[in-house]
Amino acid sequence: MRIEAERGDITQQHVDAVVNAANSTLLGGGGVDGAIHRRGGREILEACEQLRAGDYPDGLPVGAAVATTAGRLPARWVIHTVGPVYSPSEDRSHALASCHSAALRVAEELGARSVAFPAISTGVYGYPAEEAAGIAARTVRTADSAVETVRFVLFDEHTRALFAAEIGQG
Ligand code: AR6
Repeated sequence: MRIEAERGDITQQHVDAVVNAANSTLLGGGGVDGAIHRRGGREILEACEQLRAGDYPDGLPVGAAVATTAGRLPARWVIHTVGPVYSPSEDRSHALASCHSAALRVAEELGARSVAFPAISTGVYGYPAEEAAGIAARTVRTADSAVETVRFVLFDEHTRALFAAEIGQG
């Protein structure tokens, strides 16, 4: 698997699947989630509403992942996952790792060969970016997945450099 880290906007990625840092409601929010729904259009929200009416009446659990159409985004699918809210007193790294492994599993089921991830949980959910980068990189690196390319797409240079260091990209 090829693993990359670059600065950019997740909604502009020409990959098979982009991962959304969603919340359990699946009905939208700020940050990455807001941008994906805004740019992707109504079709994504409608697909999420159907998931809520079907398999996920109580919402998507933390660490789980589920796919929908990508609407008007350049990608084919959005894989929604719910990161943990950071806690200084409780180790929630397993939940953050699970977001990455579950998203890769869903990608593989879809037949997606390239997947773009944002820095899940490092915005509204408050995870320290350096810790999150380590967990994300380690989980993706050790995943036994048919996905060929994983691209971490980071909004700012500081976060890009942290992810680049964790994946060993100079
Ligand atoms: N492309 C790439 N990265 C982005 C973009 C973008 N367009 N926009 C923001 N980031 P966040 P979370 C970065 O808050 O912490 C939402 O309201 C941002 O700088 O989007 O998992 C959901 O509905 C940060 O580094 O996700 C949930 O309620 C990173 O993406 C909650 O926020 C993640 O920030 C999820 O919080």
